[in-house]
Amino acid sequence: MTMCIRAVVAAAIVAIAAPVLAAEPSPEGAKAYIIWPGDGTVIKGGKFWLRMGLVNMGVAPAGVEKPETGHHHLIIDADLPPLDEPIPNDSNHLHFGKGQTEVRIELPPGTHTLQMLLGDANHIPHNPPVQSEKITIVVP
Ligand SMILES: [Cu+2]
Repeated sequence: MTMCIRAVVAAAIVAIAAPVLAAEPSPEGAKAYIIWPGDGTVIKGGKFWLRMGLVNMGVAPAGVEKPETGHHHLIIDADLPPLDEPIPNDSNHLHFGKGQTEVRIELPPGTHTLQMLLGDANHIPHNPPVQSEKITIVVP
């Protein structure tokens, strides 16, 4: 009997500790893609405009809760972050919370990976996540 009560208490604690923010659903066919640059592009000087595309969903600024919308994030030289919590905000994870679909990027010489990931009003990836292919660019 004591074991049984302990199990119930443990379950209650887990429920309280669960994230309050849940991922917004993404509609079928939703897709993010990098319009430019293309995979393998060599970019002299490392400065370029990144153009971001989105299919079957709309772009809305961060903080705006509207179904089937989100804002873009660019992941530079990193793998996808955990998909059940807010996307980190650092030099490897850029947020475009004003709803931008093209941004000026500057990268140092080297080989870099770029990948887009859509986030909802609270910067959490949708379920299922809406992301682009990961591409590689080269800055000579
Ligand atoms: Cu964000």
